Amino acid sequence: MKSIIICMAIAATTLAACNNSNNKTAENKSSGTDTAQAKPQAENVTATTPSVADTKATVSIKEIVTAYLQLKNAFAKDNTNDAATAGTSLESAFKTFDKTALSADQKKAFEDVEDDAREHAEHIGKNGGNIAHQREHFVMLSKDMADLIKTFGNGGQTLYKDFCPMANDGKGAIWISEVKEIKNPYLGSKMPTCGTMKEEMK
Ligand SMILES: [Cu+2]
Repeated sequence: MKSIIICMAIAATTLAACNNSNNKTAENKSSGTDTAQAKPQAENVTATTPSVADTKATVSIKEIVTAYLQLKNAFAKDNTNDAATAGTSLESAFKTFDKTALSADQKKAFEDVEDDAREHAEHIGKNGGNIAHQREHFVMLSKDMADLIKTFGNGGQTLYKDFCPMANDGKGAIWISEVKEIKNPYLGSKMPTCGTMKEEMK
């Protein structure tokens, strides 16, 4: 209980800072999408808003997203070995991703994060038993995933971008989730509900 209060207090005091950093990283296109008020309207247009990706690309990125979510869920349960397994799956999902159907813009967006994300996934895969180190990689991997989903869409699955101000040594970190409730992959059972949902990803 005490830890939850501390978490809430930190979340409240860092809210302004969070919003600032959020604006900085999201300045390219999503001004307003991370506010709760913008959501109902956005929800109504979901079905009619086409993703930039074609069907094939959406299917392919789904494998990447699925492996990432398995990884995230393993971290939420503090399970370093399952995280390693999922990390290796994610690494191979990146390796086997078929880029031939991508437009030039999509290809560039994918290649912008590909090497970085694959390397983080590989390190997570090879560091079963060292969950702290795995989670360090997960901080950067999650940013890559957010970028990918922005470009390729959510593959028909509702996804949320969550933020925990206490993760990453108090510097804060995001993750992507398939569930609305907070299940913190950085703090696990120590503080499972620390964090806030920042954005519903279309
Ligand atoms: Cu490493």
